[in-house]
Amino acid sequence: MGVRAAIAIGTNVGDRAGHVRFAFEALARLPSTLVKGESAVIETAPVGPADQGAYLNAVVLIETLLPARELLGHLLAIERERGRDRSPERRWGPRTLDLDLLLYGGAVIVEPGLSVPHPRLRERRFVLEPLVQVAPDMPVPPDGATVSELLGRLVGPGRGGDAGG
Ligand code: A4P
Ligand code: MG
Repeated sequence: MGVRAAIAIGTNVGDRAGHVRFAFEALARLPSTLVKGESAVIETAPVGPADQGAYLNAVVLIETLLPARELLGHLLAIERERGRDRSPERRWGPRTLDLDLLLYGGAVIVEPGLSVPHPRLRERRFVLEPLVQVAPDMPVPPDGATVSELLGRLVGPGRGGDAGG
């Protein structure tokens, strides 16, 4: 019995539908991992700098025996396989394929290079809307509010910034 983990997919450059398909397929091939749910793919207005194209977003729910660090390593490798080069990117700027580890069971992880739950999860509609399709009742640390409760509380499209509230 593995850990339930949720992964967000985002893309707004190039063959967006192809990037999403690639991500679904790559996640399905992860070692020691089963895909438990795939959300619909939604088109969303960019949060952050406005001078970038619309995104496709989706969420995949998995059950995995991989430790969180190892799972993150696989996500970064999948991004690289799809030709992502981080160097020219601006924060919250356009990207070919962005894979974020949203939730890893009930774990709270704060380490260099890995923060779980994803720090901006609660304030982003483009994450919560697909996430609620695959894991509505999953509790989100630290308070254990469920995904559907968090979505119900959200006002507006969310934002790119770090500011809480
Ligand atoms: N990292 C730490 N925690 C995690 C985690 N839980 N999951 C580290 C994934 N990575 C994590 O990633 C930089 C580093 O974060 C990784 O190497 C990993 O060690 P990144 O993706 O380059 O940067 P970031 O911190 O995720 O910031 P980024 O990507 O600039 O911003 P976001 O927050 O990912 O937002 N609008 C819409 N509509 N849809 C979108 O998908 N995405 C963004 C990017 C902006 N606006 C958007 C969308
Ligand atoms: Mg990211």
